[in-house]
Amino acid sequence: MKLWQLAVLGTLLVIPLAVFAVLGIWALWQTGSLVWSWWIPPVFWGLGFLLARRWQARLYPAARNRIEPALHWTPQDEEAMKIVVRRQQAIDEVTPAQMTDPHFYLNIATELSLKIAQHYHPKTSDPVSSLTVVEILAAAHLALEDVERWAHRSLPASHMITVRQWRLLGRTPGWYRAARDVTWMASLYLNPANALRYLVTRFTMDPFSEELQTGVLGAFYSMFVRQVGYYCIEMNSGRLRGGADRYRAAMARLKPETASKPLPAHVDEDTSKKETREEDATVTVAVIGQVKAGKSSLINALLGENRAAVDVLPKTRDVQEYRLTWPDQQAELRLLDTAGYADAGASQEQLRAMYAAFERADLVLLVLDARSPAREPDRVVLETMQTWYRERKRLKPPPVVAVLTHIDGLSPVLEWSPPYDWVQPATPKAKSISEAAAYQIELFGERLDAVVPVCSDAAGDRVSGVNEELVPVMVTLLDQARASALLRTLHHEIRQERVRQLQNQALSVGRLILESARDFLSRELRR
Ligand SMILES: Nc1nc2c(ncn2[C@@H]2O[C@H](COP(=O)(O)OP(=O)(O)OP(=O)(O)O)[C@@H](O)[C@H]2O)c(=O)[nH]1
Ligand SMILES: [Mg+2]
Repeated sequence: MKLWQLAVLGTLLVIPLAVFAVLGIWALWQTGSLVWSWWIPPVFWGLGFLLARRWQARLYPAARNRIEPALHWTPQDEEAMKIVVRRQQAIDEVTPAQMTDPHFYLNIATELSLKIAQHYHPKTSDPVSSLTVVEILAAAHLALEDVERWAHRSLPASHMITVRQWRLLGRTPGWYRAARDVTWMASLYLNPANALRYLVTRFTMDPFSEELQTGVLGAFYSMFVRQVGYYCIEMNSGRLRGGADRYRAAMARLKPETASKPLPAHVDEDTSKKETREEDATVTVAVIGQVKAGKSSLINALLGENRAAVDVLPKTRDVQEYRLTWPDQQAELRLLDTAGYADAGASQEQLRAMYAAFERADLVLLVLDARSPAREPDRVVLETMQTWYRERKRLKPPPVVAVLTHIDGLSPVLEWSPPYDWVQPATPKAKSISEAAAYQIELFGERLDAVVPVCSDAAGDRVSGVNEELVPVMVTLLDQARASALLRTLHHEIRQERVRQLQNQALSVGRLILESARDFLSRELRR
C-alpha cells in the first residue's frame, strides 16, 4: 500500500473520532460542564511528560554519562579530556536543526581533533602534521564503529531512519508549535476563555515534545562528541600508531570489565582470550626506600619465603627481580628489589638504577622505617620520580604506596602483640603506629595513594600487616597498575612494529634494486 493510500485510510478512521470529539466538547460547553473538565488534558499530558522524562533517562543512559577518564590515561590525557567535556556541555548552544545536519558533525570532528592536537603539541603551528595516516584512519574507524554500535543498540529505528527523516525530526517541534499557535488563535474568536487553556498546554506540551526531540538528538550528539574526543586523545597520545586492530587487541588484554568502563565495550572477548600473553598481564612493582628500610624483608614477607638477601649491612646492590603469583586475582607480579639510598640521597649510580626501575614500574612501594624521622631523602626521591614522569608524558605515573616498616620498634618498644587497630587506636602501641602513619600523610600528602604500617621482619619471624593490610591495598590498585603495564607494552610493541616494518620495507626496496640491477646486467651482457 502506498503512503497516500494509508493517509486516506487514516483520515477516514480519524474523521468520525474528531467529529465526536468536537461534538463532545460542544455538548460539554452547552451543558456548562467544560468549565470543570478543561483540566483533564493538561493533567494527563503533564503525567505523560513526567513519565517520558523518566523512561527516556532509562532509554539513553549513555548520553547522560559524560566522558570519563580511562584507567590507562596519563595526566596529559586527562587534561585533554576537559576539551571534550566543554564540547559536550556546549549542547545548550546547539540547535535541533544543527544536530540533524551531517556537516555539523564533520565540523565538530575537525574542531575537536584540532583542539586536542594543539593540546598535545602546543608549540607547533600545525599540530596535526606529526600524525601518521594510519593513526588518523584508526581513530576515525574506531570512533565511527563505536557510534554505529551505539546507534544500532540504543536509537529506536536507527537502521530505518533516512537523513531526510532525521532532518525532519530536528524541525518537527517548530512545525508543531506553529500549527498549534494558529489553531489556538482561531479558537480565541470562539471563546476568549481559551487563552487560559492555551497557556496551560503551552507549559505542559511544549517541554514534552522538546524533551523527546532533544533527548534523541542530544543523546546522539553527546555520544558522537564523546567517541570522537576519546579516540582523538588515543591518537595524539600515540596509542593508535600501530593501527586499530593492535589497539583493540591491547585494550582487550585489560580485564574485560576494566576495558569497558570508560566506553561501551569495543572489546571482543574471544580475541581477549586468544591474545592474552603471560608477559602482558605481569604487573611490575618497584620497591624503593632508604638503606636498611626493610625493602628486601618486605619482599620476602610478600613471597612468604626468604629469597631476597637481607642483612644489617647494606645488602642489595643492583636491582633484583622476583616473581609473585596471586592466583585469586589472576595476577602475576614482578617485584623489583632496588638498592637503598643513603641519608645524603641517592647517588648517581643509584639514581640511574632507580630510573630504570621507574621505566618499568606499574606500582611503587616506598618503604619507610617508622622509627626514623629523616624523610628528606624520600621526599627528594619522590619529587625526582614525579619530575621524571612529568617529562615522559606518554607514561602513566604509577600509584605509590608508603609501607611503614619496623612498627614493632615504636614505643612501647617491648610490647608486641599484633594485630593493632591503628585506625581507631585504643592502646599506646596502636596510638604510636597511628601517629607514625599520620606523620607520613602530613609530610607526603597527595603524593601517596595509601600508607600501610607493617612489621616485615621475615628473618626474625615477625611479620604482621603484610597479608592482612598491604596485599588488599595492592589488590585495589591492581587494575590501575595493569592499565599502566598495558600502556607500556603497547608503546613497546608499536616501537618494535615500526622497526620491523621499516626492515621489511628496506628489504623490499633492496630486493627491487637487486632485481633491476640483475635485469640491467643481463640486458647489457646479451648485447
Ligand atoms: N624489627 C624489625 N626489623 C626489620 C623489619 N623489617 C626489616 N627488618 C630488619 O632490618 C634489617 C634490614 O632489612 P633489609 O630488608 O635488608 O633492608 P633493605 O631495605 O633491603 O636494605 P638494603 O638492601 O641494604 O638497602 C634486617 O636485619 C631485617 O631483618 C621490621 O619490620 N621490624
Ligand atoms: Mg635489600
